[in-house]
Amino acid sequence: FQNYSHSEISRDAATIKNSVVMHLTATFLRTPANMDSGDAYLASAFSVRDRLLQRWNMTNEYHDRVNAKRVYYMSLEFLIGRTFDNALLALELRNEYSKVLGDVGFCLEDIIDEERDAALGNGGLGRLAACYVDSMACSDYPGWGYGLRYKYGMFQQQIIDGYQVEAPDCWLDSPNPWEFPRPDVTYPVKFYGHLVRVPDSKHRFTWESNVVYDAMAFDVPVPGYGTNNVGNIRLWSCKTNSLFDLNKFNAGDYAGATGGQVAAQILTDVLYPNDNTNEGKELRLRQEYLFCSATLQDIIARFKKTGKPLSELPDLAAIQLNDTHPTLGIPELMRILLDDEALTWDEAWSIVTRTFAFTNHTILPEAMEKWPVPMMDKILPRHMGIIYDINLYFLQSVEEKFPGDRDLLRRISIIEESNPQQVRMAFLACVGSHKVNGVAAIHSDIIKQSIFNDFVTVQGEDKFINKTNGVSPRRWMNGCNPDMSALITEAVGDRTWINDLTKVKKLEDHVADDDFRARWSAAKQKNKQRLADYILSTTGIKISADALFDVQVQRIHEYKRQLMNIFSVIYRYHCLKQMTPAERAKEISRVVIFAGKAAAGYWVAKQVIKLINSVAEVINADAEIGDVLKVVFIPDYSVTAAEYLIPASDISQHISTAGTEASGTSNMKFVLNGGIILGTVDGANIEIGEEIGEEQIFFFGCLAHEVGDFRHYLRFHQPKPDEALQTAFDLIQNNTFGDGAIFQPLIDSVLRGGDVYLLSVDFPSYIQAHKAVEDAYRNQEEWVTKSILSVARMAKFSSDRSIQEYAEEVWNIEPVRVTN
Ligand code: 26Q
Repeated sequence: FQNYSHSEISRDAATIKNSVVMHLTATFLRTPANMDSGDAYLASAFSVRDRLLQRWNMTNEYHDRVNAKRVYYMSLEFLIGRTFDNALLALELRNEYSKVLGDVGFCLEDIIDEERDAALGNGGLGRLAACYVDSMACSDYPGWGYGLRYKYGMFQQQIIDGYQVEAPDCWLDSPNPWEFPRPDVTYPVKFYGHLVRVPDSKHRFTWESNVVYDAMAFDVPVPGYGTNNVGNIRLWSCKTNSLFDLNKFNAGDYAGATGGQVAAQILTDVLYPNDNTNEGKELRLRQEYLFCSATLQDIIARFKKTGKPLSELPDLAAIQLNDTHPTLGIPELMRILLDDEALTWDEAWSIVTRTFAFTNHTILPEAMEKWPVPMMDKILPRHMGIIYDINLYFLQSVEEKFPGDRDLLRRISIIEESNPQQVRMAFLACVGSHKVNGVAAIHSDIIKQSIFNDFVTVQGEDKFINKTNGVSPRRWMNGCNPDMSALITEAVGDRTWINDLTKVKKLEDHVADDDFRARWSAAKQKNKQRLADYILSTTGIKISADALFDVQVQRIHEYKRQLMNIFSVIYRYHCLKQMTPAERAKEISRVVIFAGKAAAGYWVAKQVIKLINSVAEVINADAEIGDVLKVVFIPDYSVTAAEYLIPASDISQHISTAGTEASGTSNMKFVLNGGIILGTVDGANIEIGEEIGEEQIFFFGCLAHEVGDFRHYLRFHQPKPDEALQTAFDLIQNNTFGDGAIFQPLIDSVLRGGDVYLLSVDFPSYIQAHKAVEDAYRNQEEWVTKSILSVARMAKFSSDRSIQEYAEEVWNIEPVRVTN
């Protein structure tokens, strides 16, 4: 047995081939003679996973053995994407598999393409969770992700007649090599019912209900690069407590007997496809509670194996709440400690507040999670009672510090006195946590001045900190951009930069090296050609890889202002049409690329998609314009699509109204791949500019502190579009892009809706910034310099740096190197 954990499976071609053939024949009942590329993927994936298993077991056994303090990253979303290629790179087996598959007539890239994304998230917040567990694994931190195993992930987007149409994401229809069902790790989760006070106790209740679901664990491995550590994401799947109702079955009602099973599965059936909006649906609340209850029961069960008293839980476990979505973990831990473990309120509360910390990701009012008290009281009566008590003790402490300030109590109360009353989840998360953080410097400042202003006064400034987001260099450089990565490896001297991004600084030594510069440009050019091929195959649109690639890819949301972008494209089209052919020939050819999903119920966002597609159709068909301007909407944006898009951009747009984008993380990915940002002074754009130097970034637009005044003015005054913006409106209204009437509501959102996102204010400087980009792009030598210097100075934006900061300042955990 000892030997087993020491031995690594041999890496030679014959061993790999044997294991692939073994899975092909024994796991999938196929033969090499009748194997297609789907079979080749599955057989290869299972053979890679065998190798991961060994390290995975070692990791968990070791952490148990040394009683390592663990961090639990609780998130309703993990936007993982594909795992196969990531695992091959982590195990340094990519070339070996490429050769073995090549020998039997397959190209590794095609095999990789057979894998479906695990799209268990909406966008930034979900992808951040995936990058963070990757960094924990790579930096040897004992950390687990906890999430939900949605049967249907983020919907698939089809574009029909220019409109978004949603289709279900049936990602589990084919076998998933990257999950391990754990039927032995199953917990009951209660809903509804009533409470009975335990006699002679103040805070102890029995919660009686016969609505009980089971949450069963599925574990997903997170291969660490350059370490033996394999991380874990534990995802819960819901089923009913008893497989079926025997009474009904015996009475002959077979359908009724399995009916409960069907209803139960719905709890983890589907990811809510909202990004930055709060859908106050009862099903969502039940989803959140199932998740929190199963997770907390699991954490407590693991802790109890150490034999230590519960008062020591904060010494062995840190729990990070990824936004307010898992906040019910706080009253759930209180419930377990009070009702099941019979601790006093003060003992329990001390444990809870030393264990939890909370990350806020937004200040958009429409995204703030609030639950009606009557709904919570019906579904989770025990938790509602605990929340009332948490609030009572909290308000008492506020009253003690600031006697007689009734308005402060009203403002700061966890219960909003609306009709019906609502539970403010951000306040509950804040009160129950020892640290609260924003995700970029400006965002962390804004939340201290806005939603948590009173809390800073009451609880002190030290509780509120900044943890600027980061992204994984494994996936977002080494994985998606092999040619550029090879150049970095050459500059650094070895591959250590992949786990220590501070080493990319070395690139600055090569910025004047002509040969290096030429190869840098060639790598970008190759990525652009790869994207051009991808666009041709997904949309049928032919673009030239010699054009400037101008990319905006993210969820479609008014605050992100894709509408402003397409208005500027319309204006550019108008200008080009005014020119003589000779003048046009001097212009820089440009491909404007959009991708992103709109929440299914977000009508305005869906109209923006339609407008982009209508504009694209007209411009792309205009022979006079040709390659000088092309517009592409790539359907079904995903992690995998991003891996094609991001390495291929010349400029990318991050143009949210100042103060609205908490951080953004794709901005970091684009610059880490040698792209240049055109953006507003918002979110992490600001810190990127500070790191790489203002010559390397194109800023425009009003500043966050100016937004309030502009909005106030525009509530009472008609906006005055400049000539350029007016031209875009005119072209739309002249039916240049089909029936203009269908887009009038979009124009009205500016002209009559108060222009909340300040398009009319920022448009002139936006057009100016585009001109500055073009001037800079004309000087290709300087452009390449900007590109190399940018990458060289981006070390801060590795998620390894973010995770190290969390570990030291929030979680109080240390790396644990797994050894035999
Ligand atoms: C809430 C209630 C009910 C249903 C859904 C939701 C919900 C789901 C997802 C609310 C918000 C989200 C996602 C938010 C999100 O992705 N925020 C982004 O987080 C990134 C990582 O910190 C930041 O970089 C982005 O700026 C921020 O918009």
